[in-house]
Amino acid sequence: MSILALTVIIRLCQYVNKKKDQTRGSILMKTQIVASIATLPLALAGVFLAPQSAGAADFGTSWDGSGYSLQELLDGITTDGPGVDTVNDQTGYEWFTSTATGNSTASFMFEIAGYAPDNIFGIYNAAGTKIQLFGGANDEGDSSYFTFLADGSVSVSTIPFAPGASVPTTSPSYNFYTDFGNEFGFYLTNGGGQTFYTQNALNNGGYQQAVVYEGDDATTMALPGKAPGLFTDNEFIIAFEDLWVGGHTDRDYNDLVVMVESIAPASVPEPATLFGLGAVAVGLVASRRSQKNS
Ligand SMILES: [Ca+2]
Ligand SMILES: [Ca+2]
Ligand SMILES: [Ca+2]
Repeated sequence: MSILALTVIIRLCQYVNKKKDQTRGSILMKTQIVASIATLPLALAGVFLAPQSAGAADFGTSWDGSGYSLQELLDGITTDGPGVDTVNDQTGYEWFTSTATGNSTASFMFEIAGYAPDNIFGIYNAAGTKIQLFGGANDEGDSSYFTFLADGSVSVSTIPFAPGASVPTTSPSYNFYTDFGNEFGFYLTNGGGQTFYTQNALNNGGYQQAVVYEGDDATTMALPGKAPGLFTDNEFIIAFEDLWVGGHTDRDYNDLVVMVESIAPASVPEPATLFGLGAVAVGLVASRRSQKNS
């Protein structure tokens, strides 16, 4: 960005000097040069203004209409305390481990997206093994309990509560996975078959597809269907953009939003070579597919 801006400035100066030596040149062209020079301070300001911290998501205007930005959604369930600042409170965390002595819990918060009936959310390990926590049919109010067992296996039970309902709308699902370990990131597979990861390096182009917020031990939230509770520092909000950020998308990061508790950030592993290459290849193919409005 800054190199590009400087290049533009240098070119403009060269162009102006060249124009000075020319006797011909339309008034219109001179007007354009003046206009361009007038914008130089703005361009320079752009060069020197500090951007958001590295890895921070650049929110766009949601295609969902007013009232559905991630900020508005989180403000709407905040009942006490400072709340979450969706721009400035981004943690940049990409990789986690469980801190639960029992279960870790994922609570489905929002899915404001055209792909809402199809999007899949879960955890993946360094080898690329995926464990689904929520399927397309899951929605606001649902819960998923995942337990890391001593032998490296993981059990998952997902319960489809309707918001405010005390009993599941259908029978809970139960699944068991071996050889997973207890370090993981989060993924979303959208209705078009594209998969995005909390690890930016695994996303085609390195784009940030998820924003992550950590509890501040001061904000109280009432999740859909749940009683209000303190947003504690072992709780994290994982908010995905379900369209590739390098393509046609709104970057609203409200497409699938989950709160996960009893986890902690962990050092990001080097992607396993095969998994890394595989993810890049899949990303390249996926990026060429048509994008769905979301
Ligand atoms: Ca959306
Ligand atoms: Ca859904
Ligand atoms: Ca979106």
